[in-house]
Amino acid sequence: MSQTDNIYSKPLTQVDGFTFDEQVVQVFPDMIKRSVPGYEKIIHMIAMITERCAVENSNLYDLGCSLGAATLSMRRGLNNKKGCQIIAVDNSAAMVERCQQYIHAYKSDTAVAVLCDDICNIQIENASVVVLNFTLQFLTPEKRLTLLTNIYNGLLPGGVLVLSEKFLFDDSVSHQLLIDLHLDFKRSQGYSELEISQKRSSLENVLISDTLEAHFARLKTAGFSHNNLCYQCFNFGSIISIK
Ligand code: GEK
Repeated sequence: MSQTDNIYSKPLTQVDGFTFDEQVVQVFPDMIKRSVPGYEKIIHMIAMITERCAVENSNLYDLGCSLGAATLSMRRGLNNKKGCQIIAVDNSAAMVERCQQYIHAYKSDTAVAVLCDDICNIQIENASVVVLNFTLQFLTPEKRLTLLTNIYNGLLPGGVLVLSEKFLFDDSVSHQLLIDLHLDFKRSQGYSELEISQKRSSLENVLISDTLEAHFARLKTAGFSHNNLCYQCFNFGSIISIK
């Protein structure tokens, strides 16, 4: 059972850099729902994209799977399509352990492998759907292009990448408004000013966002020539890229 996220509710003498440890695992479903506007819509959208884009006898990847919400959504969308398997990867041992329990709690004919590894070490092959749901932003910027190039190379023609991120905006006025709206969203979810500010400090230098333009340019360099936003809520959203 997921607990309520109150990790940053008490004043801390020192706010350490955010890590996906056991404490975070325990509250993760609550934390991500109350922090990412549109998270549940995106998870639902991943099932719809899978239903349309996954092909028989192919692999599907959930890179930075956390507790496997996107994996479960892909598995629903697959609806037992013949010969498909899902490979879910995360480098947090605590996440992977809990993810395996969640995935195996539901019966399905679709094979799911949950791997504890760095997504940069994974060979992507024979893929019809790859999901990076709020994971790329945690990778050091120098590693991002190599990962996207590996994904492009491992996708089948017509295969898709779903890339969800927190975005920056070149236009400073709309950038500020979208940030303020996100903070209003967090307040509306019951987070206090102290929680919001301590969480923001913990994510500094850990979560590094890019502008939409930077994402599109990098995706193009990686090989993707068909890139579009398929969802946006304030400064969060998903890009769909087609090989
Ligand atoms: C969801 N996709 O619920 N290799 C593997 N995993 C990594 C790496 C890496 N190099 N860097 C970070 N992670 C999920 C939510 S959370 C997003 C994704 C968030 C993992 C990290 O351990 C964490 O579980 C996940 O990426 C990011 O749809 O918490 O904002």
